[in-house]
Amino acid sequence: MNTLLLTGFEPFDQDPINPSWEVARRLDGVQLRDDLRIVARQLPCAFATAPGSLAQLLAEHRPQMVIALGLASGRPDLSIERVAINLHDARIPDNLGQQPIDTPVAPDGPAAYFSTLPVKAMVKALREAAIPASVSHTAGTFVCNQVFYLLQHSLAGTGIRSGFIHVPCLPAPTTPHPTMALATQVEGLRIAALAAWETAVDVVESGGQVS
Ligand code: PCA
Repeated sequence: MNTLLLTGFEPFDQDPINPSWEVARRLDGVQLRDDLRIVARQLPCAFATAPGSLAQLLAEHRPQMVIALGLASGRPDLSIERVAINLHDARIPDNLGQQPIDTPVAPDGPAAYFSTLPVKAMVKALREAAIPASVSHTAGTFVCNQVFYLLQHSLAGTGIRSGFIHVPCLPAPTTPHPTMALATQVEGLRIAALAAWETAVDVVESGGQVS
């Protein structure tokens, strides 16, 4: 049996819930295929503690694939992230009150890592299921990017594929942001994870932006 580690974040910025964890926890223990089972765990939204939690999860579960999730309020779709950068530039304090600005994630690391998931194939599979999705070229400069960068850094050269997906806000009466229903997000993650597992070589399909 292979393990797909799926992480979501605890709430942050005064929100009572974080959709990324709501999605992840509903998939904990789900058998995606005969040979693939999901283990979902929560990460803290704090620069000081997220790296240790991530390292512990990787050591404990020894996954064959990892997909980390985070909330990107303001985005309308499932954003399949392509690039993690070696930079912290926090717009708000994290859950421990830290707000690093213009510092590296890993002082000796490369400027960036690419996702090792087949990002285009994942978007294609989602769109074929009528779930809004796109490739994103920035995971921001907050804790999500930190986790994405350290995930890629830890697994570089191991053959274990990993990446990051930002999810939109959940429907709520007063939210000013675009939303996507929880059931759609959960189904989307199931589809994206299966596409990632079953696609060895990504499809070549235009999807970038001119500006
Ligand atoms: N989103 C934040 C951090 C935790 C989360 O869910 C981000 O995009 O960095």
